[in-house]
Amino acid sequence: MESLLFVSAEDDPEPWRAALTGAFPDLAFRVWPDELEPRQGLAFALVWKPPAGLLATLPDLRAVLSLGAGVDHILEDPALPDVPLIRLEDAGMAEQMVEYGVYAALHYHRRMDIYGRRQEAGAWRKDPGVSAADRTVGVLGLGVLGGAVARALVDLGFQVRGWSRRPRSMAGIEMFSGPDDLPAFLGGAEILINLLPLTPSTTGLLDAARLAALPPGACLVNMARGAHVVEADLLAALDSGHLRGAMLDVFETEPLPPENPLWRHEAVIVTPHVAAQTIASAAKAQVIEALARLRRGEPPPGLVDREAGY
Ligand code: NDP
Ligand code: OXD
Repeated sequence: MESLLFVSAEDDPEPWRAALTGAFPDLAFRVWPDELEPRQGLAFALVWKPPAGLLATLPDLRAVLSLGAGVDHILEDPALPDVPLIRLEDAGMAEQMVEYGVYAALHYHRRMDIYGRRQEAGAWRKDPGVSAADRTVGVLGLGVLGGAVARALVDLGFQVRGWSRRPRSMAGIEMFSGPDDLPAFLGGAEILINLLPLTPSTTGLLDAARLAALPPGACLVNMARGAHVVEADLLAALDSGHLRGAMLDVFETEPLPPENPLWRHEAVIVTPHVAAQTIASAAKAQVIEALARLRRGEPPPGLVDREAGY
């Protein structure tokens, strides 16, 4: 009997077992590492951060499905077999990203960081109000998740600009694309929200020079991947006062090591990679559809362009 291998140290397999055995009674659901053997017949792998080399040991593997929207955790395996790679598209995550992105933008727009520190000091002091129409938020990555966040910010009345790889147009959003547009895009982003995929072209993108290109007093919200940001450069930009604050959900090393200064920096808010979580009840329909199509030999939704890396 054909089987699917569930590989994740972070996700509960049981809701997935219930959903997938219900949808496919003829597809055995097996959980790594206990049910790995025998490897023959393992046609599909549903994975989050699979150990490097594991997938190459499955002789009958036909496709790999990501338990997340990002696939960097799969593509970083140098032995990854040349089979279709499928990712989640929204699958319940866009709504969560919109909540996090809107919360972060409002936090900095309404100066909650500054008023919080004034409260600690018992200081009753007002700053001039700024209309959302006079505040520019920049969104790096205008795909399924970045696009949803950008549209929600437009609805709140912000000036929104976005940066993508290829030229795009989206109503109400000032569009920038490609490396040549990046300096101009960054130069106006008072609040910068990152929702790029991690690829060779985006790794280390937010380094000292790119952070310096942001307007003085800008704030960074990173909901994508820690390796987009050079953490040492971010700390230097915060310490110099060029950046006012950073709300960070993702880090170069996760879990964030206890000794990392980001934990204790007064201008940093840390969350433990929860901006948008994969919730099986919301994501199962998409995985079922992908598996059904793969088993019929049809192209599945969420097929990753391995050349582009996302
Ligand atoms: P998509 O693939 O739908 O969108 C990616 C966007 O990034 C596209 O607009 C794409 O441009 C743009 N992009 C890619 N490469 C470049 C580049 N070199 N230069 C400029 N723009 C580029 O991804 P999603 O919106 O679904 O997800 C984005 C990321 O969010 C995931 O890859 C993952 O890392 C992260 N994530 C984080 C979570 C968390 O909890 N913290 C949860 C879920 C996802 P174009 O439009 O031209 O293709
Ligand atoms: C994802 C994530 O990529 O949770 O889905 O980071």
